[in-house]
Amino acid sequence: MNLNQNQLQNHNASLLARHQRKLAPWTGELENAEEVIQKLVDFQIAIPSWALGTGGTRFGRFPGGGEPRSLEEKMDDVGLLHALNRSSGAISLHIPWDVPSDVAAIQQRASQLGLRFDAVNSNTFQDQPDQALSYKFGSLQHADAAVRQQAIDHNIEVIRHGVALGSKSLTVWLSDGSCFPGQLNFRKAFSRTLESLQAIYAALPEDWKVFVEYKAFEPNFYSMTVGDWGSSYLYASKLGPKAYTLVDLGHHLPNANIEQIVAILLQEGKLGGFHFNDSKYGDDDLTVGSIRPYQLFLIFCELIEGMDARGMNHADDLGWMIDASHNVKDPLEDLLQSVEAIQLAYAQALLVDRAALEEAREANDVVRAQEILQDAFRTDVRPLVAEARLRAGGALNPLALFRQLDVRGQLIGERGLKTVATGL
Ligand code: AOS
Ligand code: ZN
Ligand code: ZN
Ligand code: ZN
Repeated sequence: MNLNQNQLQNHNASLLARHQRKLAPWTGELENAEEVIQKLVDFQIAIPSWALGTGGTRFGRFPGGGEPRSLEEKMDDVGLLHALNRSSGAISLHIPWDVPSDVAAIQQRASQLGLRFDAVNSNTFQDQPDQALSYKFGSLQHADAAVRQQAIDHNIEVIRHGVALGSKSLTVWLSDGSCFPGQLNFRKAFSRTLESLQAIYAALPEDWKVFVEYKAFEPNFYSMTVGDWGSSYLYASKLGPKAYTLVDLGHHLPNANIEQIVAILLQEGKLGGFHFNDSKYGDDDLTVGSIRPYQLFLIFCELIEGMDARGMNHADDLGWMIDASHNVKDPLEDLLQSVEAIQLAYAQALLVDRAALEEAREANDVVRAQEILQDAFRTDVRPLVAEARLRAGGALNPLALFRQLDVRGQLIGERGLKTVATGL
């Protein structure tokens, strides 16, 4: 389905007076309001193809209706999100779930929907039906060189698909590791994984990046071969300048100081990008900002500071992606919430008086430093984010419009009630 532009205009018109009342204090008082709004307009967050259906649980999966059944329909869903919020102008594909059958047609669809292709993801954490060798005991780390080669070849094939679509990066996430003490020689697993990654790295086009995603644990595992930012950083450093660490917010041990990790990786020029999500105990599946919005804000404070220090462009120089799953919510509604949570944290972080903060730090004025941060965090920046959306041609309240237009009902009408999107 396409979003009806008249309906979007009517929606905005009905909310405009109220919106302008809320925005007035901002444009009056905040010196750099225009700059903040423009940064929000420019900031795009890629939607992963696998988050458009229900998933993310090892137990019951309860598919909602109207889930996308093909790559084309996944793109349509992201196109819908983008039409609503004008901030989801990219899709991240996972191969082999999303192998395009007709590249030209897919590209044409993408340009109609205003989408570009963000990082392509390889999958060596599952066995595919037609696959010769099994990944039961790992892929890039496997004791058998033939299995490693199969996984390397798969990654190279993923790069090929990405090149055809205009993608510029590959994300490698491995469920390689071991389930019991004694099972794995850690040193061999590390070297084999490194060698395999080197073979993949050698196949990267000149202007590509590879992101090495780490994860502290998977249920059922005793060790993970890319288990933390330290090992990801090691791989990325040994691989070379096109390799970076990817931070998935849900992939840390409880209480890890993610903002500090981000600061150091950025300082070292090795932060590649993000998978945004949230978590309570572990793993990576909850809506961004639903549990720890303050942490998200602190991460953005470090990002802005670090990117500005390195002269990086906020919108383009890191990969911004969501990686979440939904089992009880409408995936599209959840993604609208997630994108907004990211924008709110970004906007709040842009408000921080950094000169004053630095002064307080240098003077060891702990209270003042804390107050400066909390002052920004406790500011309601929703009118700024809404204004950015309005200027970019989106809806003042995307979630409300999604419901008002009964988008899900229409998708069910088109695709049927019993649909299961491919993915996890
Ligand atoms: C898995 O936990 C990782 O976050 C990956 O990014 C993975 O590729 C994605 O969740 C799709 O399965
Ligand atoms: Zn991830
Ligand atoms: Zn994850
Ligand atoms: Zn997950």
